[in-house]
Amino acid sequence: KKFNIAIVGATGMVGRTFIKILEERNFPVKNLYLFASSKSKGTKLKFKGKEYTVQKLTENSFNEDIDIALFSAGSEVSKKFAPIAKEKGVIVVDNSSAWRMHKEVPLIVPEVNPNDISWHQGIIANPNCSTIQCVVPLKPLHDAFKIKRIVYSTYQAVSGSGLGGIEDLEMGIKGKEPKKYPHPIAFNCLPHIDVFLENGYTKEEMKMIEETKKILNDYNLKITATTVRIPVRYGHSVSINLEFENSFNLDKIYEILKNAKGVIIQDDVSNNIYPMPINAEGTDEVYVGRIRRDFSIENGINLWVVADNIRKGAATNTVQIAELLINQL
Ligand code: 2RA
Repeated sequence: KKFNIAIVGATGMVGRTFIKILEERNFPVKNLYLFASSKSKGTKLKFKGKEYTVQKLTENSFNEDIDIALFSAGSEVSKKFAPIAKEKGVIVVDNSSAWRMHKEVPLIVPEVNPNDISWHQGIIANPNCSTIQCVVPLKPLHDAFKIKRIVYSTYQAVSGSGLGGIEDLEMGIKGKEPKKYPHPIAFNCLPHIDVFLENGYTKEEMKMIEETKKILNDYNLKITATTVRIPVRYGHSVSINLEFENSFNLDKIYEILKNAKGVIIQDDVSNNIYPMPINAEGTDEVYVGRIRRDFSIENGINLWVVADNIRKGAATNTVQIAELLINQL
């Protein structure tokens, strides 16, 4: 069976990667409909050697017999158009943060909580990129030793901000002032991703905290986060400190991570082997290394986790959710 797929935000970095991943994974696409803002109308994009013209997104865009719509056009667009698509019987997989915490919207990482897709009401949310790459290794460890507390410290690539982030880095290297970021990102790092909230945290930090609880379905987890932008193009890195309820031994940790879906261990420090963004770029796995006991607490460990934020962090995870869906249709 083949399916009619729409992409909303088709000309953005994630939108274009949706097309690439659909092709790479040979997703059974019958017809492809590309939508974006009026300024991108008329853009021609290729899928499987055929050229498709981007149309302006309107309230009538979902009149075609579209089965699934992949959204990555920002929260405002998703807030307005996801319900319109849903009303037309389209199943929406939304990469924006608009619907992630809504009680009727499952927040899915296929390696972690695939069964949650069973209760979708027409909209399914793709988690934040930095959250996705963390819950993939955390889920099997949580099942084995019951996580009590998580401390996230992230080192996030500028592509997380889209083309504007990459341009600020490239221009910054030439000494030009940034347009997107409040300060230069070249040869610098910014402890500021998304906006600051009343509680002194940024929205990005609160997303990691709240999304982790929803995906692992454990609202007793104690979590804190500091998210930082660094001058890297592709690939988010996260230092994760974990405290478990139960005792563990490192051999068991290694065995669990070695067998964890979507995880590759890169951990041989005597040969300078550890996850790095330059090695994760262009792949869909989550790389885990620097695995070591945290001697400052009773049942603690430290991990270093790296993944391609545009692929596994956004486009690939979204397409994997669509694959879960068609296996049910
Ligand atoms: C970022 N995670 O890196 C956010 C959104 N992609 O900017």
